[in-house]
Order: sequence, then structure tokens, then C-alpha cells
Amino acid sequence: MKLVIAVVQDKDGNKLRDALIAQNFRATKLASTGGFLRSGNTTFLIGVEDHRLDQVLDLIKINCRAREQLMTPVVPLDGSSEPASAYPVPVQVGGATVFVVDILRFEQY
Ligand code: 2BA
Repeated sequence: MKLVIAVVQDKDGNKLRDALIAQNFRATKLASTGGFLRSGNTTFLIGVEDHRLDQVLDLIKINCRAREQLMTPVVPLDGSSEPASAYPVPVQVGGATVFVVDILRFEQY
């Protein structure tokens, strides 16, 4: 059995949740925050049998897409940086960042 941890954009979260439920996968959806952009994203915990792993990964790939997001850099107030660095810059955010880990033991009580 595997645990799939998938960080996706909020905009894709409900679509992915519905697709997982429709194909009878169990998942937990968590509200998370990206360390770099410091804005909200969504993290899924999906416990899955080994033989269905590729099916989950395909669902994530199909339902989540990369987008560009604007980020305003933090500018020190002491005037030590160029004024231009205060303008928003585009950052490419991936459709999904996925970790697959082995589950040693799975219990439900
Ligand atoms: P954030 O940390 O908010 O990062 C958003 C996007 O900003 C990243 O997209 C990447 O394109 C860019 N970025 C991140 N760190 C950067 C840096 N030091 N310098 C320049 N650009 C940087 P993704 O790579 O697609 O990541 C989307 C979200 O997935 C991340 O949001 C984070 O929440 C999660 N994530 C990505 N890699 C991770 C990792 N190795 N471990 C844990 N979470 C991760």
C-alpha cells in the first residue's frame, strides 16, 4: 500500500476531490500554505493499494494544471534594494507536487 501526498492549487482541489470520489478512492483534503508564495494551496493524503497507484497519479495529472501566479517580492524598508524589485514578478506554479511513500502498516479502528 502507498500513501500519495499531493500538493495542488486551490483552483483544482474540488475537481480532483470529485474525480477521486467518482473512482472510489479514499482521500483527505487539507488546507495548506506554500512556503515560497505564502499563499493557500491544497494537500491531498490518499491511501491506495499498489495496483491502483498509477490510476491515482493519472487522475492528479488530468485534473491539475500549471499556472502563472504573480508574486510581490519583499523589499527591505532601508532603501538598500532597487525600486524595480518592488514590482510583482510572474512565478510558474506546477499543477501538482506529488510524493509517493510506502505504508508500513495501515489500521482503521
Ligand atoms: P510554494 O512554496 O508557494 O511555491 C510556489 C512556486 O514558487 C513553486 O511551484 C516554484 O515554481 C516557485 N518556487 C518555490 N520555491 C522557490 C525558490 N526558492 N526560488 C524560486 N522559485 C521558487 P511548485 O514547485 O510547483 O510548487 C508548488 C507548491 O508545492 C509549493 O508552493 C509547495 O507548497 C509545494 N512544494 C513544492 N516542492 C515541495 C517540496 N520539495 N516539499 C514540500 N512541498 C513542496
